[in-house]
Amino acid sequence: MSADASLKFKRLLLTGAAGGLGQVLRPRLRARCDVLRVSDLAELGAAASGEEVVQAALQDRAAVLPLLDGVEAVVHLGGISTEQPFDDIVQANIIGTYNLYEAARIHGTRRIVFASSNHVTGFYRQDEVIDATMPVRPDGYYGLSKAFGENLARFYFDRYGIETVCLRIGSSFPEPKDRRMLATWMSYDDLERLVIASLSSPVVGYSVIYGMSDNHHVWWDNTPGKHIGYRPQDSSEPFRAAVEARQPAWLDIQDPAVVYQGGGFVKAGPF
Ligand code: NAI
Ligand code: 15L
Repeated sequence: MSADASLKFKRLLLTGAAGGLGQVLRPRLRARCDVLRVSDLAELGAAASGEEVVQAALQDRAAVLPLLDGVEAVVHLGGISTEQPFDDIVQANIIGTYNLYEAARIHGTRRIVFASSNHVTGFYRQDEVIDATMPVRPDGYYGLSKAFGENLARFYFDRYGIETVCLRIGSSFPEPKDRRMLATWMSYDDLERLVIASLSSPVVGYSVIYGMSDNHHVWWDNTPGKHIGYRPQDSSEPFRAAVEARQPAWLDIQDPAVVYQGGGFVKAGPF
């Protein structure tokens, strides 16, 4: 654990708790608060000690409002996590994120850690290094919805003072699956470090940071997010030899999935 191990909240909300990253963070966040409220559209299992379980669709405003009652801070992972038809994305990621911020405003929630995505800037090229101050270049409807979430967070900070750290997560899986993920990978332990740093940093206002481990080859410069105090301790490098052995030696540099940072997302669809 890289961040303050003594950090303890009264009540945190974790949305998307049934998903891949939600299942990773659920026990780790439970250890950091008196009560962890977990929510998802999907089945969440029984509440463990120190947990409250609430099944809810993010687009259901009446169901989302009580979710934020008594919550100090939120880790918002819930929503569609891949490129999908626009009509589905609108419900979960756009209306759903609006409902969450409105409920946070009404209940006086202080801080939200928002799982954004590298696909907000997926149409930058793999031969350039960007930072979070550069204009967004979403690579699909999913990336657009995350850009909306980031703008929504900016607005709720400017008008209502609700702090947000937007995490433009790269690829958080047990291991990097391909050559692209050697640049974009973030280990689960580093994910935890990033979330805890985002929750515990004294002042974050509205901040954006890329979620990646300490990889050798990277496309993102996290200098503008240094105040968050995230110190990754893992790297994709130990996986390089195995990943490269599974890939062709030479890449097709005309392929948009090779040209752009968003990889295959840049050519997903139309649906
Ligand atoms: P996931 O797809 O495994 O989990 C998302 C969860 O959200 C699911 O359990 C799903 O049931 C829930 N959900 C979907 N629509 C919902 C709705 N309308 N109402 C309530 N819950 C709903 O995704 P994963 O990998 O766990 O990612 C978590 C978050 O992090 C997502 O917001 C994703 O966009 C973001 N992210 C993840 C990355 C990764 O590498 N895993 C990379 C970049 C961003
Ligand atoms: C994402 O935003 C997705 O949620 C995740 O499933 C990965 O595909 C990741 O980006 C990525 O870019 O590898």
